[in-house]
Amino acid sequence: MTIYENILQAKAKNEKLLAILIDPEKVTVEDAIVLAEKIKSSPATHVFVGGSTFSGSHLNELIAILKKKTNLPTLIFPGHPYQISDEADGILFLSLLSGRNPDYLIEHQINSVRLLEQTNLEVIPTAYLLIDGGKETTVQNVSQTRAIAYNDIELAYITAKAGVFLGMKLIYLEAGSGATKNVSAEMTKYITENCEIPVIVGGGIRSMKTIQEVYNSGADLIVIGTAFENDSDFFNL
Ligand code: 1GP
Repeated sequence: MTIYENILQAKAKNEKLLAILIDPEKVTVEDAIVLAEKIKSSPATHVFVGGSTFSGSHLNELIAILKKKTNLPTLIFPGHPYQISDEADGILFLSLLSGRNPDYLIEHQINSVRLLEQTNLEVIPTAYLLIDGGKETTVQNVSQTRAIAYNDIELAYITAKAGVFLGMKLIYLEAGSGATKNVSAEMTKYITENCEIPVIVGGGIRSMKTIQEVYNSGADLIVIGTAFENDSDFFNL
C-alpha cells in the first residue's frame, strides 16, 4: 500500500496521524540518531524532513538514519528542489496556492521533475496554504508571498477547494513554523467538512491540548516541529 493510500485508510477509519518535522538546518546526523529514538517512542506516524532555507549536504544521511531507526514513512517537505533525496519514501509535492509567486506555484516544481524521475519517491501533490499565524514566518519571507488572513475562512476554503478541483491529494494548512497562533478550529473545521481529501495542519502547535483540539476540528494529520525541536521529550511528559 502506498503512503497516500495509508493516509486515506486512516481518514476513513477516523484514525488521526502525527508527523514530526525535522529541519535539516538545525539537526546534525549525530542529533538524528538520538532524535530517532525519541520519535520511535512518540505517537508519531510519519517523519517529515525539510525547511525553507536548507541546502546542505548531509540530507541523504540524515534521512537514511531517521527512516531506518524510526521505521516510519519518511516524507520530504521541500523548501527547494535541492531538498530532494532518494533516501526518503515520498515527497509532499507542494504548490503554494495561497501565494501569487509563480516560482512557488509551478517553477520549482518544473525544475524538480528530472531529479524526481531519478528517484523512487512517492510524489504526493499537495495544496499548500499559508495562513497568518500571528507573526511573519520564514515561508512568507522566502516565498515573498502574503499569508491568508487568520479569519478569512472563505478565501482559505476556495483556495483549498481549487486545489481539490486541480486534482491535488492533500491540503496543508500552514501557520508557519513557530507561529504564535495555530490555524483556527473554525477554519480547519470548515475546510475538512467541505473538502473531500485529507487535511494536514501545522505551525504553532505546542501542547497536547492543542493537538487534541486540532484533531477535534477535523485535521487528519498534525505536524509538530518547534515543540519537538525545543523538547524531544515533548510527547513523554
Ligand atoms: C512548519 O507546520 C510546520 O512547516 C511545523 O510548525 O515548527 O510551529 O511546529 P512548528
